[in-house]
Amino acid sequence: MRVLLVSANREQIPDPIFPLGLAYIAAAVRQAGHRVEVADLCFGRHPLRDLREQVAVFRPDVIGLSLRNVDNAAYPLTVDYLHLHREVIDSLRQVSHAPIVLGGSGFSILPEAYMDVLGADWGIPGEGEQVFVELLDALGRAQDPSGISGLVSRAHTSHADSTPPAPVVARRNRHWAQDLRPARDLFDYARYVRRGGTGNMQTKRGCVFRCSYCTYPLLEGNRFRCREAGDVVDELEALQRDYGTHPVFFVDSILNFPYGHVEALCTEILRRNLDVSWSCYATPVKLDQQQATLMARAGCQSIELGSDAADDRQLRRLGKSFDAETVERANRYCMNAGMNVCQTVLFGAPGETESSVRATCRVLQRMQPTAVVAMTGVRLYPGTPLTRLLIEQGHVREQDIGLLPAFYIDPAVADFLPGYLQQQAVAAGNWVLPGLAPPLLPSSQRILRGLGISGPLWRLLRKRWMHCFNRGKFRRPHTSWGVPNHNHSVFRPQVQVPRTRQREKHPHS
Ligand code: B12
Ligand code: SF4
Repeated sequence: MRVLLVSANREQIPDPIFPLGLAYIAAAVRQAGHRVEVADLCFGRHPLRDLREQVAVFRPDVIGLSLRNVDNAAYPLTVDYLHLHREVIDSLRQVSHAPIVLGGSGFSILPEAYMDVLGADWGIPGEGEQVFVELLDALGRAQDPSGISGLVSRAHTSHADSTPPAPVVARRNRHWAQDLRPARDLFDYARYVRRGGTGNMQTKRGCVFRCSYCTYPLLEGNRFRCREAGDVVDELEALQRDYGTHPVFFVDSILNFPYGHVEALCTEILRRNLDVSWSCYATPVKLDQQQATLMARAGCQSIELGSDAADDRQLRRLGKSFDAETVERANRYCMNAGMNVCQTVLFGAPGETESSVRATCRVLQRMQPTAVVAMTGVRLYPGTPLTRLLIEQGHVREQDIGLLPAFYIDPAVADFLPGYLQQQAVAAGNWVLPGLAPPLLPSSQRILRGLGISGPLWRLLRKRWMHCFNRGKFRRPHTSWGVPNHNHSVFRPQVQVPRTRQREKHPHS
């Protein structure tokens, strides 16, 4: 069959991101003997026109559409991508009768809602390598695919369970990477490295933790499925050979857990004497000096610690498995090892008080990380422990958690947070407040990448010269393609919906 795979993501903030998931799908489809073409809408000047032309020439039998992002998950300057996804579907329908199959992390968070509003033919929540190939086989043999487990169809959406079946698919797909390398050759990977500053790779799927707000266990399953270190480093080495030396981001939920995984990876990188710099997400749990030093020696230049808070009670409420002291220690070990450290924190979750906010900020001040990314409010997603609890307690109705982004901010801090966080950000100089003030103008990002600066840009926030890039009036969310989401009519006292118009009038209030 002729299969066209489309990456809808055009977001350039914080960087353009190589569509690794779709490259895995492309590899699986090609391996199954189908003819594959990809259409990547990220960079073109006229992406939809180019897409229509490509479809007219290629005449695909099936179209797979990857939806990575629902929205930018930032409050109050929320940007949502639904209308862009709609435009893509409309363009495809104009020139093709081929069935459209949806997939990707954004889609997987809200599969039924997307099936409904986009009117696609099929959808595959969660990882799609196996199920998509099964679907193609069935369609190729003119069989009815509706019995395939892990597949949703338009007809089935109305009575489907609203929890994504991704963990079920994940359990079946234990050896997900066996003999499969992402088909980067079908995409312009080198352009992502140039414009986005990093390539990307995945060493395992899943997460065993149960942080209250987090979708990752829902998307990838709640068990770790790790690749062998040798296999990962083979891929890393091949990447450096094929595309020149470039930094890589490991996209795992957290790279340094379970204990032993990152150790094996680092030992293998060192054994092969591979000179590569990389970055990752990590948990403070069990992050000790030995681990930090080994990671740094093996090329980990920058680490994003998902601490979320540094107040014991708030950490417990967020479902984190560590305390504030562990956060401080992990931060210190990483800094001592010479890594750049980004602390990501989340303010306004249930139970947050002015005192817990101040406590977290005091610890952040003391730790002096390279950068802090602080979210205001918690984006509520279907099926997370937090959303389920809020529904149970009657604060939120199930039907309110959907494509319209909903955020929770504890009323105790709702008025206090924006001003206080902006004060902290100004005083520290190295904070990023997505949704309140973006770190960089897109034009500045282009200049820095054009100068050959690679890796995560947050690691430069402490440099004095970086501050000249941040001057400017941030009057609207800075995304090259998304639009501010201001058409919400719902307002509940505790679940906040973005009010971009008001924010535009007082961008720094
Ligand atoms: C790593 C990561 C990042 C890194 C990326 C670094 C890099 N160089 O790659 C950074 C920090 C830069 C980042 C940024 C952002 N991210 Co992010 N990120 C992730 C993360 C953890 C992993 C993504 C990944 O690469 N996965 C590995 C690949 C292999 O999996 P995959 O893409 O899901 O693909 C699989 C399936 O989805 C499916 N599939 C994919 N496409 C298709 C197509 C078809 C047809 C089919 C059938 C199946 C299918 O099969 C694939 C293989 O199994 C996810 C969370 C998660 N666990 O998924 C969030 C996630 C994707 N990010 C998210 C968001 C919001 C963002 C930002 C908008 C945040 C912000 N405000 O800055 C930006 C957007 C950046 C951009 N330009 O798009 C959200 C998206 C949901 C939402 N709310 O919209 C997620 C899901 C996290 C969350 N909150 O739940 N991100
Ligand atoms: S926040 Fe991190 S550690 Fe917690 S469940 Fe999500 S991915 Fe796992």
